[in-house]
Amino acid sequence: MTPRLLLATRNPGKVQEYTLLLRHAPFRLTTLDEEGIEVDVRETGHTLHENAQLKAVGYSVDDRFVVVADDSGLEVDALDGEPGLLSARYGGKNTDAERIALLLSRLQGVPWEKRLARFRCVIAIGANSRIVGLCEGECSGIIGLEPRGDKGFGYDPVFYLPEFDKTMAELSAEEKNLVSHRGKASQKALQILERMRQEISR
Ligand code: ITT
Repeated sequence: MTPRLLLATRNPGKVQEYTLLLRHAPFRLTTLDEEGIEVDVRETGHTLHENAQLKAVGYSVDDRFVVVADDSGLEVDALDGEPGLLSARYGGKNTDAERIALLLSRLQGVPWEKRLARFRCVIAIGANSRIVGLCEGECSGIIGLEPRGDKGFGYDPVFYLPEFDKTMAELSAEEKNLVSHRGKASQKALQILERMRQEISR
């Protein structure tokens, strides 16, 4: 039987984006929720690569699935790369709004030209408990002085993109996917999935 493509994430923002980004993938897309998968793979790695691989290997124990696992984060130059690997739980805060408030408070007084930041995304593709592919994407921007926009998720309202004169939360889903770290990594992931599909059909 042809495996399904399992999105190994509990983040609804990521699920929404991948549903669009991987809509032409050569496997039928499914989610942890849809499959009733409750086990959580712990992210004990020291890098985005390690954590993405842990998730991809962990969930692909089940050979009904090819797994797409995403580990991503925001790196702010003026904060020596923070929140980085800890983006999802920055300062122990529970909501996106609280994490944004913390980020802005840490950047208080930092001038515009020193507020450079980037989103990074690593996608690990797993099958039969092994890593089949690793794909990276990056997107550079500036941390704004206040939140703007209500689309996207996470730090999008404070991630300003000079080329659009908008924050990521002011872009449509399609526009964000064209420029985002996740969009770029997904283009590479699609090529790997296409090759996997061809090998299976041989
Ligand atoms: P899963 O591990 O279940 O996928 P998570 O949210 O915990 O969900 P990560 O450990 O990869 O995922 O943390 C990524 C965090 O980085 C995410 O929670 C956001 O705070 C931030 N982030 C990543 N991509 C983002 C994006 O496109 N826009 C805004 N914030 C983003």
